[in-house]
Amino acid sequence: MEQNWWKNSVVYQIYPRSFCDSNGDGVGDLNGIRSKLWYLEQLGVDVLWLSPVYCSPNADNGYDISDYYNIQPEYGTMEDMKQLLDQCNQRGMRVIMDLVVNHTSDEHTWFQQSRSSKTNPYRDFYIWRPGKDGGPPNDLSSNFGGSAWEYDPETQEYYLHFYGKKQPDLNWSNPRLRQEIWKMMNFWIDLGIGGFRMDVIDLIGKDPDQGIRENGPKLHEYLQEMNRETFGKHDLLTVGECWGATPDIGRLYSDPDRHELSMIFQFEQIQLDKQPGGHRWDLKPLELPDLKAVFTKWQKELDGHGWNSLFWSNHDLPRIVSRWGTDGAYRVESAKMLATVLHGMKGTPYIYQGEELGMTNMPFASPDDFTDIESRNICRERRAAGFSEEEILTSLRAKARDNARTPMQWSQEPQAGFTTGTPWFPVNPNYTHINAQQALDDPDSIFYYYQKLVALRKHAPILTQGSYELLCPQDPDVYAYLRRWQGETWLILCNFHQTTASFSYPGQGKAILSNYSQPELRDLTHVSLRPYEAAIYQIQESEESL
Ligand code: TEU
Ligand code: CA
Repeated sequence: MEQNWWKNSVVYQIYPRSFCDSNGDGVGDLNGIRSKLWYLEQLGVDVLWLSPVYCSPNADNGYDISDYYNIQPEYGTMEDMKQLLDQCNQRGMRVIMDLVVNHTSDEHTWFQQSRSSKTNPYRDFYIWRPGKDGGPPNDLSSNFGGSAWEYDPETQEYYLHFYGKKQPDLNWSNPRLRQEIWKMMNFWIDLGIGGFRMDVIDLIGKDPDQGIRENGPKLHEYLQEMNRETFGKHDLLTVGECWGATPDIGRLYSDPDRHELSMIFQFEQIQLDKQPGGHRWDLKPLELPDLKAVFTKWQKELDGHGWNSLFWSNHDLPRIVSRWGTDGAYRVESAKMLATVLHGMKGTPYIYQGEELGMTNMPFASPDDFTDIESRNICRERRAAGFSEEEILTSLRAKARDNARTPMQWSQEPQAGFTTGTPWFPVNPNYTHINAQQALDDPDSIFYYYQKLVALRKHAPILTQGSYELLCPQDPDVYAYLRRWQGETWLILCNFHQTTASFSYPGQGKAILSNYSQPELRDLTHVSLRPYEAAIYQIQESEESL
């Protein structure tokens, strides 16, 4: 397969609102990002993905765009954006923009026009239907709770919104709409960006009359058209967000012969703590064999037919160290272990801001502390359905998106050095010991461990190209797999628990990286792994196994 630049890149996701505030208004901004490029360069990442920075009334923190061609004033100006792109390009970093085109804000002029009359030329930019029997056209529901249809008195019809009421869905079957999207994408490409992360892209082929949401019949046709009309002529990274994808679907998007996207985000590993068939807020304990099965399936099935993205965290997910690791005594070891298991696989790794510091979930005290639209809605629904405050708090603390959106912890200064003013969302009180300054001063920090992993991916083709083989699939504590390439074998070995665990492999290992000290050559035939121990070994096979 062709060796595209993004196959040995590492992407760093920035949630601009919470990254760094340059002017003391409590909201992170573009100049704040510019002031921290040295830090990102030190980490070694070469792609930055910015969550939306376009004009938005912020009903969903920027995922409700009212103007695709301008920067939200609280984040800065187009001039600041150009400077950011310039500075990044000078440092050999590319910037990928969030492309939110399943829906716009209801304050976008297209929607203002569309809702004004049934004959307006923009009417068909959105999805309008008459009601049925005094109610909505059908029972489609919104991902943020309630009906996906909202009645608009002006023209007495309903419009579709798979997210909030202020996020009306665009009508992709309208070729004029698609032309507008291509034009806008080309505007950003011409500005010099490195690619797009495509928000809920699996929804654009929807057919609401048939009740089809994800993976609609025209989805791939639209993506091929998009590729032809926009980024296909350039060498860009494109990644689609696809919650319900299977490996077969993943291949449709990312098989290079199909000319669609570079890769997708799939969320199977993320949904392992959900009760089967249940609501994503109904929790289930995590089991390591399930995790291994999911990752292994994707490693195997996309091999040679597509490309994986590798991620633990983003702005919609709780902090990974609080989930598969621990935010207690072994926080540092577990954060490094989780990084090892992920960055050892084949695919393009993504790091979400603060993950490289081992930032944890927030100790929210009450359901009222949550401000995200999804959390607010679920809280209202569950109160109405009779759940106790305790039950609601338990789910929200485990799952709410707000956990990942607390300000980046830069230092021990007030407000973690994120702002000189009052932050838009509270800082996690553990910033006094978890912060970038501390990490940069400590050679054993999680930050420097990530730095080594990032560097390794650049220089070790076995990681980007080697095959993958899972060992001991049913072992409840140990995740171990082999990577093989051109006669060389690496073993990635991780203990997922706080207790010691045993492991055996016929050979000796030379440690390339580990979160504990290692002998020069470790006999792997009888190993006792320490709490959350992780290592990457280069294997020297013993006589009998050859
Ligand atoms: O998220 C897609 C999505 O399906 C989310 O609703 C997800 O199920 C939920 O966040 C998990 O808690 C994307 C963006 O990443 C998210 O921030 C936006 O709110 C959403 O699309 C709408 O644009
Ligand atoms: Ca600011």
